[in-house]
Amino acid sequence: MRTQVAIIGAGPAGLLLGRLLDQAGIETIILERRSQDYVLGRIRAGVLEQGSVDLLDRAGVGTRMHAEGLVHDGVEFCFDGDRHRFDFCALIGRTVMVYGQTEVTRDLMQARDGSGAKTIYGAEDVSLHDFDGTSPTVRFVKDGVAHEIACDFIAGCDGYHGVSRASVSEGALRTYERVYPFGWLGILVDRPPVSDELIYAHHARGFALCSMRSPSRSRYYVQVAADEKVDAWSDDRFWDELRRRVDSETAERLVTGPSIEKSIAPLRSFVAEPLRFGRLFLAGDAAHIVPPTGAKGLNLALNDVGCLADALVEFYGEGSDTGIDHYSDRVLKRVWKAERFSWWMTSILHTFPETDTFGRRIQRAEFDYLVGSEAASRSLAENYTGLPA
Ligand code: RFL
Ligand code: PHB
Repeated sequence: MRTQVAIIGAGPAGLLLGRLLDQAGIETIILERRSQDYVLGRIRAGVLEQGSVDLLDRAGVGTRMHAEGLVHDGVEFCFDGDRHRFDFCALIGRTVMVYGQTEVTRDLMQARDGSGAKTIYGAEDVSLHDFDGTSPTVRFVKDGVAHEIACDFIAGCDGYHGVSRASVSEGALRTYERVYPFGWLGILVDRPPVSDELIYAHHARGFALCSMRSPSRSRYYVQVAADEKVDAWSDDRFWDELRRRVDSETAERLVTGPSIEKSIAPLRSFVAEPLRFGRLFLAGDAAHIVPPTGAKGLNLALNDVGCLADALVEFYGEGSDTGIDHYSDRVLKRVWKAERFSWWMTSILHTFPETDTFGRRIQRAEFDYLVGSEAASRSLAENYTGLPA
């Protein structure tokens, strides 16, 4: 087999890259370890920045997002029961779009299926070779048969546990990491959301988030210890805990029901540098992880591949290396700002085992400053809705 760009991973990063390259007449093959149904069954992010919405529009996959997505003008923060709304529209004239990662993935898969571009699901033992030279190859096994793809470039869009980053020699990679001592227990429920906008809540018992997927489907999270087991959480226990962490008005309004999905996500900050190794590029979760508190993971992944697509289009169209030479530096600048914001949101909204009474008062002071200062509110709004590329 031969293609121009071999893409590892059919998550949002790999699928959007495939779509943008396809639009430019650049041939791709996507190799995905899992089945299509498995990929669509993962419940992950829910908030899109304006830049992500624009990128999905550019890729020609925005129709359903605009029809079904919910435009949010602001978010609410709740600190020990005191609730405050940050009006993004009034503060900086920007909004975000609530549209689940599952739906983004579905739209991208549909567009790819329609274009005839090749995606190989259930690709096992994927391995990357010779990306230091000009003729890289990717090997894999499908249904017990070994295959090889010759290509010009490899895009590693295979998430945090993928093979791409692991294929880089250790000395060539610098990594930065912080693992948080807690996770988020999330549930999905077919009941109307408790509020029109998201509520991020800090409470002495831990963080909670009220989010949504549609006017009839809600997504809620509570902070739990890192070693907590999902089985220990009946739906009733979850609802009781959530009610205790939000303000009393929200607790009373909450419409509960049986969960249709329940899982625990660990929280981690991670960056690998650089993001280019000869003819191999890393993008999305393969390159960096943020804790979900700032809703940045999916947005960073989409922005990465937007930049990578531009660089590859420049390479094929104009014969110029400039874009691919600058890819890593350009993307990492934005990544680190999102890392900072996600770390900061995590720090003020969660309870940490080591936080003493002084630390809690500092968290409260952060909240009071955010609420009382227009400059601080604007900074939150600017970061949450997405910094410019
Ligand atoms: P993905 O979505 O992980 O997709 C990578 C794809 O690569 C495949 N793969 C391989 N394919 C071939 N060969 C291999 N050896 C492979 N190894 C892996 C995988 O099966 C997968 O299909 O990465 P991508 O495209 O970079 O997209 C990034 C986003 O998915 C991610 O940033 C966000 O979902 C992060 N994230 C969340 N972000 C939020 O903003 N809000 C959230 O609530 C939120 N929840 C989450 C999350 C990430 C999670 N992960 C990764 C464990 C919850 C979880 C559980
Ligand atoms: C979600 O709806 O899953 C969601 C929303 C905002 C976040 C994280 C997750 O910050």
